[in-house]
Amino acid sequence: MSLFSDALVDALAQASTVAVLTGAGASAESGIATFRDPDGLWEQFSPQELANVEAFLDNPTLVQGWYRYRQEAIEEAEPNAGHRALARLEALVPEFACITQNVDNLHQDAGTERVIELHGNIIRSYCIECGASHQLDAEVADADEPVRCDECGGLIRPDVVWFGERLPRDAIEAAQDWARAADVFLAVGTSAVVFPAADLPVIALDHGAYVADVNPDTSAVSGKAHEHVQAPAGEALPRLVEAVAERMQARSAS
Ligand code: BV8
Ligand code: ZN
Repeated sequence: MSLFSDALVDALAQASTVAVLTGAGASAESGIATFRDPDGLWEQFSPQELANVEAFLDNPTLVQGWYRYRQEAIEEAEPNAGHRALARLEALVPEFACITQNVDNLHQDAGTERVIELHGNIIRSYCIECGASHQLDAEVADADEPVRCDECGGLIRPDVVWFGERLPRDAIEAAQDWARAADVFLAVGTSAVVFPAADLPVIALDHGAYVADVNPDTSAVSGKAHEHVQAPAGEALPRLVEAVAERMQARSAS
C-alpha cells in the first residue's frame, strides 16, 4: 500500500511550479518540539504567555529565556530526511518555493535555496529601541536581568513574528503569489490554524493547484486537500521525491 497516489507523483513530475508550506511538524524528526502536539511547546507554556509583545514587555527575562532554550535545541538539531527531500525536489522542478512558518533555519541548512520565512528566524535577535542586531545568549550579570542592547540599553528580542504582529510584507506577498501560481501545493507538518499562513493552501486550491497534506495526523487542510499523505514527513517525502525523479526519468527516456 503506497503512502501517496500516482496522481500526486504525476502532478509533481509534470509541474512547472511547486510550492510547499511547512510547519513545526517538518522539524519534529530533527528533535524539535512542535507547538500543539501532546508534548508540544505550548503544553508547558501558552502562546499568550510567551509569543506576544505584551508578554515580552511584561516579563522579558522569561521570554528571552524561552527563546534561548529553543535556540539551544535548534543549534543541536540537524535537517532530517524530509528537509533534504524538499531540497532535492527544488532541484528537480522548474520553479520551487519553500514557504515556512518555522524559525529554525533547517530548510536553509538542508540546502533549499528559495525559503520564504513567514514568521522570521530565531537565529537573529535585535534591540527593540535602536534595532541594532544582537545575540540573545549574551551574558547577563544577573539571571533575573534581561539581555539589553550595548548601544542604548534597549531590550533584545528574537527576530520572529509574534501573535498580533504583522508578517513581513514581502514574505507574505511572495507566499501568496506562489500559492496562486502553484501547479502542486504541499502542506507539510502544519496544523494550519495560524493565519495568514493557514490561508495559503486554500488560495492554492482556489487557483487550481493539486493540494496534498503531509501529516501523520489530520490538520485543518486534510479535509480540503485533494490528498492526505498520512505519514511523517521524514518517511513520506524521500519516497515521494524518489518516485517523482523516476517518473521524470521515464518520461524523458520515452
Ligand atoms: C496577525 C512565533 C494581524 C514564532 C508564531 C482569526 C482569523 C485570522 C487571524 C486570527 C484569528 N484569531 C487570531 C488571529 C491572529 C493570529 C492567529 O492566527 N491565531 C490563531 C492561533 C487563531 N495570527 C497572528 O497573530 C499573526 N499576525 O494576524 O497580525 C495584524 C494585522 C494588522 C496589523 C497588525 C497585526 C501572526 C502569526 C504568527 C504567530 N507566531 N510563532 C515562534 O515563536 O516560533 S505561531 C506558531 O504557530 C509558530 O510560528 C508555528 O509555525 C505556527 C503554526 O504552528 P505549526 O507550525 O502548524 O505547528 P503545530 O504544532 O500547530 O502543528 C504541527 C503539525 O505537525 C501537527 O499537525 C502534527 O500532526 C504535525 N506533525 C507532527 N509530527 C510530524 C508532523 N507532520 C509531519 N511529519 C511529522 N514527523
Ligand atoms: Zn539599542
